Amino acid sequence: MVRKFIYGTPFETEAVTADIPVENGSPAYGELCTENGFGFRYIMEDDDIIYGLGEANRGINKRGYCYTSWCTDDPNHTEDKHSLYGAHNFLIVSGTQTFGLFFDYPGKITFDIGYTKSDTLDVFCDSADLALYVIDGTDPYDIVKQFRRIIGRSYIPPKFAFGFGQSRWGYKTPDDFREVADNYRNRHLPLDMIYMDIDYMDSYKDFTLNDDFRDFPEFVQEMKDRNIRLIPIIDAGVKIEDGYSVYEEGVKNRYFCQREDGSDFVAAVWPGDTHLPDVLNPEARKWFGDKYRFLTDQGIEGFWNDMNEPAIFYSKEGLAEAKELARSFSEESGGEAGVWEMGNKLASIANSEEDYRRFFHRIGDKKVRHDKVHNLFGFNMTRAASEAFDRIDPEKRFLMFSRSSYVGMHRYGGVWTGDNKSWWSHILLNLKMMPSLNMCGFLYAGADLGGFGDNTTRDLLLRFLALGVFTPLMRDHAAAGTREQECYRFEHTEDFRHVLGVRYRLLPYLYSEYMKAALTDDMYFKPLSFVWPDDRTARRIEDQLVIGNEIMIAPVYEQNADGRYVYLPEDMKFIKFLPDGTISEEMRSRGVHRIDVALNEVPLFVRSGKCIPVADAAECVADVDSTRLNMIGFEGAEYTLYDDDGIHKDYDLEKNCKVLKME
Ligand code: MIG
Repeated sequence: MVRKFIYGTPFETEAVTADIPVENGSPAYGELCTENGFGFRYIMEDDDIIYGLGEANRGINKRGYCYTSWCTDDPNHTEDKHSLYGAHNFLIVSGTQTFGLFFDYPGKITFDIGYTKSDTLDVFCDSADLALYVIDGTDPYDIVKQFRRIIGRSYIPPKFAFGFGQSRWGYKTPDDFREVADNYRNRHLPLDMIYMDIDYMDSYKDFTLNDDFRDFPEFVQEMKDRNIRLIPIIDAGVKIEDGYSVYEEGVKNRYFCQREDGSDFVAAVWPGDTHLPDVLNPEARKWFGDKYRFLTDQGIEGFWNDMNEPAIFYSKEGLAEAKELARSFSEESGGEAGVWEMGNKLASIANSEEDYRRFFHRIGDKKVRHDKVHNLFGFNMTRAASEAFDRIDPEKRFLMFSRSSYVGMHRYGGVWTGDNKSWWSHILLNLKMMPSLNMCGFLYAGADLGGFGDNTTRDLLLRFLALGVFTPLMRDHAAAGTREQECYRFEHTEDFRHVLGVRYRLLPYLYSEYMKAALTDDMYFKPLSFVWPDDRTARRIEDQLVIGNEIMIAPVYEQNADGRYVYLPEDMKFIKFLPDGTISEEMRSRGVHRIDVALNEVPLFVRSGKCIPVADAAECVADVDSTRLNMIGFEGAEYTLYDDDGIHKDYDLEKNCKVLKME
C-alpha cells in the first residue's frame, strides 16, 4: 500500500505517474518536523538494513554514511563523497519494521543514515515543500515493486544497445572511428556501437558536425552496414556564437535559462560561453528535443546526454569575483592568508552552488530559481530527447542514456555512472550501484568499463568486462589522455574476444530478463537478500548479485586474484564459459565455496531447479541466432524466453514469450 502526504507547496517533479489520493495525518513511521525546513527521523534497530538511493556511493546497505541528493559533476568517486550525478530519493528500511520512503523533492536533500548517530536515520532539506510517499509491504522486494508501479514503466532501448560498445574521449574524424571498427571486426572482437564524444562536433556546438563529417549520412550507413551504430554525445550547454542557429533561436524565443533581470545566464563549459536550455519549460523542452532531428535525420539511432547536472566550469559572475579577488591579492603587501582564499575561490569556481542560485526556469507564468529544482535538469534534458523521439518515429526505440538523473527519468532513458577510474575498487562500486539503481527504476545502466580516469591495465579491463557482460549497458570508455583501452590494445586479444563473446552467448537470456523486468516493474539486478530474505548470511552479501530469476553472479574484483569465495544460499550449478568455447557445469551445494576464475573466464551460477538458454558466439546482436539455443542448468527445468524484433515497441508479453525445456 502506498500512502501520499503533502507538505507545503511541492514543485511538481513528475517523478510519480500514478494518481494517489493525498492523506492527512502522519506516515506512521518515525517523526516529522516541518518547522525550519523539513526533517524526518527514524530510530533504527541494530539489525535494520537501509536500501535505496539509486546511483549513490558506498554499499547496497546504505547504513553508516551520509548522502546528499545534489546532482554533481565530480570525476573523483572516492569513498568520502556524498553526491554523485543522480538524485534518487527512495529508501527502504528493512528490519523490525519494513517500509519504503520516497521524498519527492527536487532540491538538495540529505540522508544521514546512522552517520551522525549510529541508530538514527535523519532525512532533511531546507524547505518543507515536498511530497512524501510511504510504502508498506511484506518485504523490501515487494516494496520496490510497489514503488516501481507508481513511477511508471522503465525505459526500453533497442536490442542493439545490449551489444558491446567502444568509446573514448578523443575520437574525432571518420578515420578514427573506422580504425576502431576495423580493429574490432578484423580481430573478430564483437562490437555493436562506437560512441562519438564531443570532438565530432564543430567547436563543441550541439547538433553540428565538424568538417571531417561532410558525408555523414553515408558514413553512418557505412558503419551500419558493418552492424555498428554510431552514438553521439549531446552536451547541455549551447555555445554562444552569432550565426549558430540553435543559439539564435534559443535567444529569440527565450528558451534559455535567465538571470533574475531577464538576461540569458552564461555558463562556461567545453564550447566556451554557453546558455543552458530551459528544459523544465515545456516549450523550450520541445524545441531542444526537436534539435536531435539534425542527427536522427542522418541515420543516428542513439545518444548519450552529458554535462546535464548541469555542469558549469564557471559563470561570468564567478569569474568576475575570482578576478576581483586576484586583483586585490596582487595589490596586497605581504598577506599570505590571501593565498588560501585565492586557492579556495579557484577550487570552488566550478559547479558552485552560488551559480545555481543565479539563474531561473520559466514554468507557466512562474519563475523558479534553479537551485530549488536543481536535480531535475538532467531528467528533463533526457525527457526532451525522448519526447522528440516519440514524435520523430513513434514506433521505433532509440538508445538514450544520461549522466544526471532524477526518479522519473527512468521512463525516458538509462544512465551511465559517470567518470569512474581505472581502479579495482570501482568494479565493486559498479556492482553495488546496479541493484540500487534498479530499485529506483533505472534498469538500463552501466559503468565505464576499464575505468574512465587514470590508466587501465589489461587484467583490470578483463575483470571489469567480466562484470560488464551482465550490465545492460556494456561500454568501454576512457578519458582523453589516459592509456588507450580498446580491447585490441592488449596482448592476447583472444581473451577479450572470449569475454565479449560470452555477452553475446548470453544475450537471449539477458535481453529476455531485461524485458520481463521492464514490462512487469521488476528488478533485473537483485541483492541476494531480496531473493533469500530469511537467510542471515545472504542478507549481508554485497559482492554477489542475482540477475533475473535464474542466475547469480560473483565477479572477481581484486588484483592478482585467481578466484574468490562465493556463498551459495541454495544448491546451484557453477557455470564457466571456458576460453575454448566450451561450458563447464558443476554442481555446488549450499554454503561457502572457493572458485577458480582465470582472467579469461566468466563465471555464473544457475539457481536450483532452473535453466537458461545459451546462443552460439556472434560478433554483433543482429547475428545472435536465437533459433539455435542450448539449455544449461538443471534437468527438467523450464525457461520462459521473451524475444521480439528489438526495434519496435510491440511488447506484448504473451505473444513474445515461449517456454523452453531443458532436456
Ligand atoms: O568534462 O565529453 O562523463 O564520459 O568523455 C568532461 C567528455 C566531459 C564527461 C563525461 C565523459 C566524457 C567527457 N565529459
